[in-house]
Amino acid sequence: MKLTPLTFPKNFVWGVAAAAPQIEGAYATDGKSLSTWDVYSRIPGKVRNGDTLDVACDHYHLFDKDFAMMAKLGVRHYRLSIAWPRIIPEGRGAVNQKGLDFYHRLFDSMEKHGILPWPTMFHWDLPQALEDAGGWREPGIVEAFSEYADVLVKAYGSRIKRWFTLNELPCFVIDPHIDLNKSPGYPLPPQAINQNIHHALLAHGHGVRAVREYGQRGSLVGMADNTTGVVPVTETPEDIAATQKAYAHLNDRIIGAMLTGGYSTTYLRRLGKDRPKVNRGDFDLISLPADFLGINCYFSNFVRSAKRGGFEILDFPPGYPTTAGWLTTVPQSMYWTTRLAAELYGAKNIYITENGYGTLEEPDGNGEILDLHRREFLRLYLSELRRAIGDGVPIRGYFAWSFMDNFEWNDGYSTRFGLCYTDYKTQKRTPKLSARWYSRVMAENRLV
Ligand code: PNW
Repeated sequence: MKLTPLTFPKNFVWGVAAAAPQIEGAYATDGKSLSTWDVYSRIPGKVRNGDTLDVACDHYHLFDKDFAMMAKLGVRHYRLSIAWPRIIPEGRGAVNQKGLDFYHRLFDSMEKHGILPWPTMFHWDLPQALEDAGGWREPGIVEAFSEYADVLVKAYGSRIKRWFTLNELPCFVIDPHIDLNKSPGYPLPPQAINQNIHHALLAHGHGVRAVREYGQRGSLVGMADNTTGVVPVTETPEDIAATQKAYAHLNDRIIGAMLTGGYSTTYLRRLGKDRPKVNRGDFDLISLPADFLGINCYFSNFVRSAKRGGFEILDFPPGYPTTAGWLTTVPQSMYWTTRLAAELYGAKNIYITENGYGTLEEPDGNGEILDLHRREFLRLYLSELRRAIGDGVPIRGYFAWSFMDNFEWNDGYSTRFGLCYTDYKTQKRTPKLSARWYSRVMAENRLV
């Protein structure tokens, strides 16, 4: 019998992703200042086992080897991030030439190995000096980011054509002040959190502006956000309509605001007195047309239609397949988050900028890492992505999170998301079974 070919479109972008604070280490090298995460991770009890970002995967020194390994696996596209504390250590003002030089060396090495960089300007590692000046609550942060984005695009714009502005707004402007499990990690009242979101949206706008202003012709830019996913329990017209309502309810505040050029009236009504202060012209900047939307896709909640409010978001029952303490397996997330972003907000070119599986794992007696759970997870998610493409959702690429095990934020080094295993004692990386499988997927442009 012949296999049904789960082939992807021609020119589909296959890549891997990682972020500066999670892999680079060298936390105080060559003029880098402390980030909020460097400070937060030192507060006892915040990060599992007291792990810090000090050394991480020592990618700062080992990047050339890492890119050689990527190239050997056939990786052609790599989503990385640039550390603000290396470039402008005090957050504003003096630019650190050694920091700029580091990423030039990094890009040189990627070029040598035939890997195309897709840098993100900001992946949560805010210079502590900016946090001390009020962080995302203060309008000054918007100017600071604007200056930083200008510096980046002026320095690298002649060699970098693809940019992401921010990674996952909720994880640096909302969660730190509600769940308190991410830096800077203190409670804030709802109005301040909504103001944080607004400032981050403005920062994104400046990222787009900087690329338009200083980037080379044909440069592409967009945000990478973890939209809050919802999936219909059953794909009936009623549950799908309920899911659309729930998606708008959850996403009007960020990607909705950015893609439609304003906060929806239902969203503002819901906020009441906790609305953010919005200045005239803010949305001209926030909704500057981007070239693509990055979606970090991990899980969703199931939704069904309900009399009251039109939708009901269901809790997961005990025993539902879950990993890393929060990652429920919902492969249809791939289908619905992308489809709804296109349907409801008109998203045009969508990239899955992250998707992955985290767990505790160690090599077996033969030194192999047979991560069949990760492989199966990725394959299920990718088949749902393929379904969305088949239904006409404009998806252009996919980046697996992550190239190698790294600092998994408040879970420290114990939770592993890598396609490659990191031995933190020796800094040796070993491709897991999933890396070998993904290598074939990329090479053949189909699910194998
Ligand atoms: C992302 N969610 O975080 C981050 O961008 C990565 O740095 C991180 O290592 C990776 O996913 C794995 O955790 C997420 O609630 C935070 O859906 C929250 C969610 C998803 C991803």
